[in-house]
Amino acid sequence: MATVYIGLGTNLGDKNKHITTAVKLLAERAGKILALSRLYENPPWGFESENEFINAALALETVLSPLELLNITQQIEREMGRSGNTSGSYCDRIIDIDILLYEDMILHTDNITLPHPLMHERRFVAVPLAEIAPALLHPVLKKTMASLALSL
Ligand code: PH2
Ligand code: MG
Ligand code: MG
Repeated sequence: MATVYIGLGTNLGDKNKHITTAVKLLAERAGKILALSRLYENPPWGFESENEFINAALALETVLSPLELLNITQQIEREMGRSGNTSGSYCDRIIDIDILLYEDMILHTDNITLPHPLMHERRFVAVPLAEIAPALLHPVLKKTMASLALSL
């Protein structure tokens, strides 16, 4: 069993419902939800949009490998109506499901990088994560989520 931390984000449509649906589908297909943060309202980070985000983080216990889990999160994103973004820049989205940490695994492949490469730069990720796992250590930076969230 592995403990995994996942970040959720949405800035289109019924955002509360999108978060609830994503959590439900992850519980059905990926494992047991151990914790879910509050829902946080955030302005878009890194791009211009009039649509505010709702962000949340959750802890999940899973038997899946990182790549198996990635396949499931991407499948859920597609089923929920997320359109493919070919431009490479950030855009509005119905749902984004990001694997932030998988145990203390450090992994660089074409498909996935662990820990998520930008998690420690983003308040919208670090603050919800610090709420559910304040003492959790970032495996590369060796800092707790609480201290990362405070530094942003
Ligand atoms: N996701 C992005 C880019 N910018 N801003 C906020 N507030 N929340 C997000 O989830 C988010 C973002 C790319 O994944
Ligand atoms: Mg993302
Ligand atoms: Mg993503």
